[in-house]
Amino acid sequence: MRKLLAMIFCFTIVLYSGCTKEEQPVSPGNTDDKLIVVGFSQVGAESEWRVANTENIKDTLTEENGYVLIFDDARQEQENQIRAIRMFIQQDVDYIVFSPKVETGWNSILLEAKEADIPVLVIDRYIEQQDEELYTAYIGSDFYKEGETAVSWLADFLEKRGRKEEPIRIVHIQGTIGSTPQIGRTAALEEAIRKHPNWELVAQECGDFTKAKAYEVMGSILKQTKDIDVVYCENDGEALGAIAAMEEAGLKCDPYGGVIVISFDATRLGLEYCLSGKITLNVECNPLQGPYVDEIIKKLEQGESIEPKNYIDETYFDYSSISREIIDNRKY
Ligand code: GYE
Repeated sequence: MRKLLAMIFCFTIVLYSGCTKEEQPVSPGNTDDKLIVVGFSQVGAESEWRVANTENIKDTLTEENGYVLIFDDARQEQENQIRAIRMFIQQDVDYIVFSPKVETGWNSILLEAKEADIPVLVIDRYIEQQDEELYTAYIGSDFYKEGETAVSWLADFLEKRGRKEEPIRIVHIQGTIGSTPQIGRTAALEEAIRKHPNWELVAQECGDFTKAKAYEVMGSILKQTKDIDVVYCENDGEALGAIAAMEEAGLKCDPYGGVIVISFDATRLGLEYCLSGKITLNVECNPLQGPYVDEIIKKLEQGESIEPKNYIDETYFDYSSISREIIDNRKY
């Protein structure tokens, strides 16, 4: 079995780097001329954000930069992620990097990694607090803060438009239930609804962070009601799907009396929608996490201390601040 696993490992290494561990070349980014083997378990490819995240990790953890990257796409299944992580442990990789689909269910596999003495970097989404001592570092976004940015922007916008006291009917399309971005962005909206007695949640459905699912759920919500002021989508893909369904139903999405669409991620495509006014507000969520992962691993290699939690700085764009120039300079 071990032999077989070793063969699979070598084959994967050859696939990813074109050389075996024994033949590792001297690399400028890695002074002791030994390549660092990283196993990366990605959630899937459900959104533009996710694709940009995968590409950025692959573009950063390269052989020239001192790495051998073993990449696994879990296709949205937590079971696949657990299987991949177990495989990385058996392959005795130097580091495990993973973006957990949901927050729960990681305890035993992370214990296995700890017992094997393999440092784990959790990126993008988070894991439940009780497992905090089972990983070395977290790199990602403060999702609650992103949600707070969105709802305080909305409160401001409505006040400026003289709609502070008016009934505001909100449709909420959630991301994958149990994932950190869903939990944070949902909590911020629900809290704001509790604070504003005139804000009413007329529907709350899961769009699973995809355009197709959001299109479907928005379509069925529209069969119940078309009296909607705001649609709060938890990513750009969902916003695009919801907008398509609303336009088909004859609703206009814009900040000038149409439905106010709020989105997260601010990918290039999402920002195009912002420029056209169809998305009124797009809160940034930065997928370019590769350089942070690289920096932390290099520090650990040098025996330097690292921050256990690392939040990436993020901003937001609305219909009035977005420009062609911003979109053209966007990296994702
Ligand atoms: O917002 C969404 C993606 O975990 C931050 O997952 C990520 C989210 C992102 O599919 O587009």
